Amino acid sequence: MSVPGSLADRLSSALAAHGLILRGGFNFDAGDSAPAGPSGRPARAVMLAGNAGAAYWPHFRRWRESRPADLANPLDTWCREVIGRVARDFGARAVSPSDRPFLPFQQWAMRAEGLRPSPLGILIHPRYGLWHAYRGALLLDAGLPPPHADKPIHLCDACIGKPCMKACPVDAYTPAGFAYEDCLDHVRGPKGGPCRTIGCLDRNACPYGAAYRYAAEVQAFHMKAFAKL
Ligand code: B12
Ligand code: SF4
Ligand code: SF4
Repeated sequence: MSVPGSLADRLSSALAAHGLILRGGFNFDAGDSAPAGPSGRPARAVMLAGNAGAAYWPHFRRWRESRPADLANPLDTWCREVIGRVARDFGARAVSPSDRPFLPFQQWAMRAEGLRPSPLGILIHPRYGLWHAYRGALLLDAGLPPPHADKPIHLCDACIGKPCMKACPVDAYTPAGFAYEDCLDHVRGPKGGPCRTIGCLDRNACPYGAAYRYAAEVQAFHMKAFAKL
């Protein structure tokens, strides 16, 4: 749910300086196993930071140029750095989607923004389509004000043809799930050129959020990281 009030506004401005956005937040319930907040006690609330489209890309690129060419996981490192700094300024504790054991970022996003998964597993947003992601979360010791009640539409419900299920040359996505190994074999193989250069063909087949579609350069970067090319 969208978070009302000035904390959200100030946090949004701090994130915008890096091409990132606030993705909503929520208060943990008594039954949740909340991660530790900045005090070390279970956090009372979480706010998610992420991207819609690839607005972060020029910021990340500039930072990347000043770092060693062989830096491992550069995007993760950049996100930890900038979101970590924002979190410190706001008295919060930052966590990353890559932290082990994995934190339930998609479950948090469903609670924070009311989104639901597309057939590809990626949550679909009414405006951004499949072109968004989560780059970090801020854990807070204090609870958030009551959220605005807004329930976004789920675009996939009314999408009859489901083109996202028809473009993959090896049908890696099916109602049974994502055949990760089949996808990897194809992406790394002789016929995987299109996936390597313009990104996942299934994801690109979704007609929604076209204005937020990542540029080919960005998609190629993510695919390289995913397939360890
Ligand atoms: C492990 C992982 C994967 C594994 C999935 C293995 C598996 N079957 O679980 C693999 C490597 C296959 C994968 C691939 C991708 N992933 Co991934 N992945 C994760 C990661 C790091 C952990 C998932 C997890 O176990 N969480 C712990 C559980 C307890 O949390 P959860 O919220 O309940 O987890 C949900 C997901 O696991 C989801 N799920 C299960 N299988 C799959 C498969 C895919 C493809 C996706 C997207 C989700 C998904 O179902 C769970 C129920 O809600 C998350 C980040 C995170 N911390 O959650 C990103 C995350 C789910 N991935 C994401 C994305 C975008 C992708 C890719 C589509 C693109 C990419 N980054 O390369 C690719 C698909 C490749 C392609 N064809 O292009 C995004 C989704 C964003 C969104 N809008 O919803 C996340 C949230 C990362 C982020 N920074 O935003 N991923
Ligand atoms: S193509 Fe249709 S079903 Fe697939 S993700 Fe887009 S809206 Fe959802
Ligand atoms: S990246 Fe290519 S092989 Fe993998 S699921 Fe997408 S279209 Fe299929």
